Amino acid sequence: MEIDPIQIDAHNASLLKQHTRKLQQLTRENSRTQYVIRKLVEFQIAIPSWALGTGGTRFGRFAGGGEPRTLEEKILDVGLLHQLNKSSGAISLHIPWDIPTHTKKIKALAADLGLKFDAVNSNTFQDQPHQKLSYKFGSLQHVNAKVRQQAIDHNLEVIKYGKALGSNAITVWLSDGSCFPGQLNFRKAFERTLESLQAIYAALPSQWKMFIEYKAFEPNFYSMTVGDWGQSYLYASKLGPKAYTLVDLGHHLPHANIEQIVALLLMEGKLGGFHFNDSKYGDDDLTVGSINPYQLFLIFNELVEGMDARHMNHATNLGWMIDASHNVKDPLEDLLQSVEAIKIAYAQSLLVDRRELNRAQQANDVARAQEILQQAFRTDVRPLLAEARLQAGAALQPLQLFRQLQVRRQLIAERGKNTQATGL
Ligand code: PSV
Ligand code: MN
Repeated sequence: MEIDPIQIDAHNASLLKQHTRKLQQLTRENSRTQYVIRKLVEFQIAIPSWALGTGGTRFGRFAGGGEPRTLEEKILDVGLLHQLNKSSGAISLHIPWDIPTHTKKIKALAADLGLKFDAVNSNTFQDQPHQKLSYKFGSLQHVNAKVRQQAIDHNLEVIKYGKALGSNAITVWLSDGSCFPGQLNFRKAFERTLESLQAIYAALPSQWKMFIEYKAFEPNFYSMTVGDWGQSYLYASKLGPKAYTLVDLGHHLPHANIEQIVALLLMEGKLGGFHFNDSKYGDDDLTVGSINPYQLFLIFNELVEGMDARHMNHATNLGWMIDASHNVKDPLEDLLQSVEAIKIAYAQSLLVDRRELNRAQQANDVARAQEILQQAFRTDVRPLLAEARLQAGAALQPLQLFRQLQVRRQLIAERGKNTQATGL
């Protein structure tokens, strides 16, 4: 389904007076609002094709109804999100969960909805039904060269699909590692993985990037062969200038200082992109900003500072993507909330008075530095997000409109109650 633009206009008209009042108030108090609104209009966050259905855990899955049954329906769902917020203008495919067999048709459908294809993701963490060799003991790290070659070939195929769709990056996340001490020779596993990554890197089209995603644990519980940002950085450095580290917020050990990691990767020109989510314990894949919005703000604070120092384009120089799983919420509602949380943190970080912060840092004025950060963090920037949406032709209150229009009910009527999307 698509939303009739007249319905968006009617929704906006009904909320305009209240919105204008809040925006004027904020504009009176802050001189940067026009700049922030402009930046917000440009800033897009890719939606992963695997997050449009219900996830579940190893203990069970509770279907939500109306889930997309095909890649086309997933693209239509992202189109719906984008109509509502004009901030989700890209989709990231996970292959083979979503194989774009008819690339021309898929590309045309996405273009019709104003969507681009973000990074493509390979999957060598599961065995597929007709796969010859198993990834039980790893893929790119495997002791058997034939398994490694199979995993390399899969990545090359993913690049081929991505190229046909107009993507310009591949994200490689490996579940490779070991569950028990003694299982793996760490050095040899690293060397084999590097060699395999080199074969994939060699096949990257010009202008493409390779994102190497790290993860502290799960599914391997003793060691992960790309277990932290240091290891990812090592691979990326050895591979060459097209290889970058990808930071997934849920992939750290508890209490990791992610904002510091981000700052240093940016300094080295090796930060490639993000997978946004939130967590309390591990890789919980919860809605962005639902547990720790201050940390998200601090991460964006480093991102903006670091990108500006390198004269980078906030919207296009890094890959911005959500990576989440929805167990109890409607996936579309959850994604609307995640996008909102990301843009709130981004807008707040644009409000940080950098000159003043720098002065406070130089003077070792710790209290003042904290005040400056928290002044920005405690600013309610939601009217700026709403204004950016209004200017872009989206809804002032996307979630409210989603509910008013009973989008999920319509999707269930179209697709049925017991559909299951491919993915997590
Ligand atoms: C692994 O936990 C991960 O973060 C990787 O990005 C995967 O591609 C994704 O989740 C889906 O399983
Ligand atoms: Mn991820």
